[in-house]
Amino acid sequence: MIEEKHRIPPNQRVTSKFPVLHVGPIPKFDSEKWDFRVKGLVKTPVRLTYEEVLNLPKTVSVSDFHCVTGWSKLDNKWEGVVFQTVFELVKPLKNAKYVMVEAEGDYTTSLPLAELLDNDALLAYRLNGKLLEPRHGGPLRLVVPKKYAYKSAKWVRKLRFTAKQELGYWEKRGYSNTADPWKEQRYA
Ligand SMILES: Nc1nc2c(c(=O)[nH]1)N[C@H]1C(S)=C(S)[C@@H](COP(=O)(O)O)O[C@H]1N2
Ligand SMILES: [Mo]
Repeated sequence: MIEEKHRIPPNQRVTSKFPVLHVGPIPKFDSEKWDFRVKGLVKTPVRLTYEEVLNLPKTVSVSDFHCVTGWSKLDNKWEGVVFQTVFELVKPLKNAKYVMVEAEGDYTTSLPLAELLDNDALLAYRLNGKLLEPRHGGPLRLVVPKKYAYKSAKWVRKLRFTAKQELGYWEKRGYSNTADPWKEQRYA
């Protein structure tokens, strides 16, 4: 176990609570109608039902969560699908370099493909031994531990592979597109 002070990025405070932070309402989830789509610059676009997502190979990953507003929540045990699995499923074309993550409502965020292939990036549906609660992004959220948490989109419905990076919801509103908490990249 790494000593706690080396786990906290500059100017972050550890919280024992898990704050709930998002814009807009918590979406209603109907497992019959819900789907998860992966499209864009890929050889085989897919549309998966909730059950099909749960049947993909599952990974458990414990990581820390750093919100740009200054709180950090340590040791979250996420369970879900590593991004690599989705990557292999859709077979991205050579010119695919970024992924636009589209959530319910109009929340979006984007990441370089190379960073999502880091094996700690997860599409999570369980947290700390329980199904992921709607307020924390259930049924499915992205978890990108190496970035400020606005890159960890809740209620993900679609991944779109692109050649150029498009800006997401907060990135369009002045937040850093690279969002590295260790380098304190908070604002653009
Ligand atoms: N769909 C969606 N995802 C989102 C957000 C949001 O507003 N909408 N906010 C982000 C921000 S800024 C943070 S800090 C985390 C908060 O996650 P939590 O509510 O599970 O703590 O969700 C991120 N993902
Ligand atoms: Mo945040």
